[in-house]
Amino acid sequence: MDIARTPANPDGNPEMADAAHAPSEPSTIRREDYRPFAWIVPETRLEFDLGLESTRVTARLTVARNPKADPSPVIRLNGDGLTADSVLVDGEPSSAWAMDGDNLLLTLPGEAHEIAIATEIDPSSNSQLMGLYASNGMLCTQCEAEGFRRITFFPDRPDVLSTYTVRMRGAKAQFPVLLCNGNRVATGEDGEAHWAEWHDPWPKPSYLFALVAGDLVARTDRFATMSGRDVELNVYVRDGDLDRTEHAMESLKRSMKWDEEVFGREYDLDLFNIVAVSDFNMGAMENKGLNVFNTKYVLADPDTATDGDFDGIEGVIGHEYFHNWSGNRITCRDWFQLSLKEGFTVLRDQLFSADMGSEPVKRIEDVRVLRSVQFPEDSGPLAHPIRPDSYREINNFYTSTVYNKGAEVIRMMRTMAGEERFRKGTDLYFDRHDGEAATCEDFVTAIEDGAGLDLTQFRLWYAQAGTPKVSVSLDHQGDKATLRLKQVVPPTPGQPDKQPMPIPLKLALFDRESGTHAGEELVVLDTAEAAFAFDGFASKPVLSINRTFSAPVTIERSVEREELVFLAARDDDPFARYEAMQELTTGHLVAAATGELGETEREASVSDIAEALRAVLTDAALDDLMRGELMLLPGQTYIAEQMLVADPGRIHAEREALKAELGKQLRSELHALYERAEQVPYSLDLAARGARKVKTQVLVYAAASDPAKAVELAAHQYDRADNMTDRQGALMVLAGIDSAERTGRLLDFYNRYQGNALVIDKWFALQAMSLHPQALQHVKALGDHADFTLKNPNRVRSLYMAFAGNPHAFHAANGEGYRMVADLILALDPINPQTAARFVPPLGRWRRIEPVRAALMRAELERIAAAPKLSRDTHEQVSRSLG
Ligand code: B3K
Ligand code: ZN
Repeated sequence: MDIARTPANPDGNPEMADAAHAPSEPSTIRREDYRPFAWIVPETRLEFDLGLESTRVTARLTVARNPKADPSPVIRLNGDGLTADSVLVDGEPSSAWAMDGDNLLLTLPGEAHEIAIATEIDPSSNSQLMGLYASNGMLCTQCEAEGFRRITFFPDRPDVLSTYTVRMRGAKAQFPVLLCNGNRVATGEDGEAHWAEWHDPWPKPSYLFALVAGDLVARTDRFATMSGRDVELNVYVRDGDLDRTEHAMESLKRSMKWDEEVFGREYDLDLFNIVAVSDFNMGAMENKGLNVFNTKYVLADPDTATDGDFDGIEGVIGHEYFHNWSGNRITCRDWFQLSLKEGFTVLRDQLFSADMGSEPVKRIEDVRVLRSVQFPEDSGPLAHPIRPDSYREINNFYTSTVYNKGAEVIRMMRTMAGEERFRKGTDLYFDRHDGEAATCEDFVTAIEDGAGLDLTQFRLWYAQAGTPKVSVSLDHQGDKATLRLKQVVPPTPGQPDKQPMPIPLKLALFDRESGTHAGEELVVLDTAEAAFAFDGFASKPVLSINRTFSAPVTIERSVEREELVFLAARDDDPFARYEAMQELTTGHLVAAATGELGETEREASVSDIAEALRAVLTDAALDDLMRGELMLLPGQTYIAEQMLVADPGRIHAEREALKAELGKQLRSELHALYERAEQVPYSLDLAARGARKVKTQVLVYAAASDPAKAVELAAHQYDRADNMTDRQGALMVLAGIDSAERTGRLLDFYNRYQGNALVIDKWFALQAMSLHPQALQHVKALGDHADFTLKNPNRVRSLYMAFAGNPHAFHAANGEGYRMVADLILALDPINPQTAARFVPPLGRWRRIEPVRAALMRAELERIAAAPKLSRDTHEQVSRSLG
């Protein structure tokens, strides 16, 4: 019955008065306003009649009053762009409802009821890729954070847990595979159509709901859990992609085993499905028993995927799998608690990847991401604590702060407790909160109780934004070394005054003569200033501090270059060795880019760096994977981050000049390294990966110091490559140097991989990231390329995210780069606001950029802000950025 296409007229209906007068939702959501939901929803039954253009959804919810909440006769069912075709309460058409904006408010007289609501949606027109959408002829869903409300009316909040039974029906030919969460309990045929019924025994919030229907094929395997449960594993892809799924499947099995061994967590269903889709807003999604993945994090073989891609797949498969416990079995009470699941799960995936490969290299990579993405976020207009206090659009808070700094904060607890006690804490957390929607506070309390730590003051890490700065000095008198530490947590938007936080710093004091130390120490700086004394040093030791990057802080110290050269060559903590190299080069580049470096000083500083790098290139005890890390110069964003106001043009020029100088001074060592590495045959072993990494690093130095030679070497590497790592590395270097080889190999690459979307994404990205002086013009032309589309997030990111991360092009002095990104945001916003808003932060950095460019960046933000009908996503980011 179609009683309710228009909301019922409340006149004369006393129940309606309740619904009509229920308070509307505020546009800024605040953590302090959290209230439990007035109703519980024990059971949810969904029926889907699937079609690409029209899918009919009937939702039947059993609801009852929540004894733990303030009572209300009104149940708020969230919707987003939906119309209720019928509303039934206990089987009878109801008129006791009204719309409040997009939400449906229904007044219920009793203690418990059954609600049935029918809606109809058009997946093919869903370009936001939230809710149920069509991708290449298949149907799939993305519900986190608030996509379920685009499918049906529901209390779409993470603290409403329900048991789902789903019946899906669709044309056999079009949708031969029908998947949902949990276990398939029944199937049947119905003429041209067929159906499947799925039941998920684990109560879950609506954001973990998933459904997939399409023409897919699967790689199938099995995993026996530690208690003997036999789990069927499937990786579903489109026909033709099956032979690129082996690595994903192996990664899944390794994740399952690792979580049992390291965290004692076992899988809890008989089936675990992964589905790869090519149109996806992010990396992947941890839906219960049915993870949906961006193809980028599933498909790999040596010809089409780089070593980095292989690692990315392993890491993301692990991450989503680990969410089964940290996210699904224990979910979040509200979205302010996002770091509860994301920070913890990122830490878990980092530890997993470290165990699967090289621990120090993984740590360096993680710190690099933190410094290049999270530190700028923490020092800019979008800074927020890992547990934010308010938001307008939650999608804007899936940030590096919540994810990566969130992981660092939990890692600090682990460092302070030690691995064993930390495990006691996580065991207690899983025991205590299994089946609940929990808070960050619950997590900290469980670690406190289980590990036996006092985390009272440590909780500030959840509340205060901003990267602490720790200034360090070391005095020596008699046989005593005194370490003086001072911390400052800088002001951030809405948080002008900060309190000191506990900062765990691992350190070692090296004897200059012997090059050894007497053992690593952990000091915790928990006051604004403190001094720590160390006895037994006849001469002043060399300080190695924040080893393994034990705290996510910036260390400020004035240190002799000679000490950094010492540590770069000898520190027994590989991270500290890397750090010394970074400090050496960052110090040089900051001084050079701010004009503080005289000619003699410049020469001395370059020669110290060259000496340290020579040791790195020739140290036979180093593995190549680590050597490759030590060869990398700090990124331009990180260098800019060290300055109050940066001139991107100068940073770029100085960084290129340093590379060129080092390339010249170390020509023979680099050459010898290349020749050795070139002999190593392809395999996925760490040694072979290391060889590929250093080869491309050598090309990078050559490109700056001797472009003609670099072209020759890179073209040769490209031509004889039997894998994507070598081929992409060579093409990356070629893309930056104007030459016939550049044109020829770019064309070859395109032709060779035409039809493989993920590799064509690389082709776009390589050109957008390139050092070519015309990179901006190239990007402009590529925006009009027949293969470019705003509809596919991977393609958009491959061109424009790569461009926004290419400082010399993005920061073109005339502001053209800023204009291009602003134009993109305006064009993408009506199509896919979530992805559009992700392009705002690069423009939002204007306060830290020299005044001429800053004005141009600001003007673009203002132009976006003035556009009519901006999405909530983009509007929030732009207004915070203009601040
Ligand atoms: N939990 C999802 C992210 C959802 C993002 C929504 N805007 C993937 C992950 O972190 O594992
Ligand atoms: Zn996650």
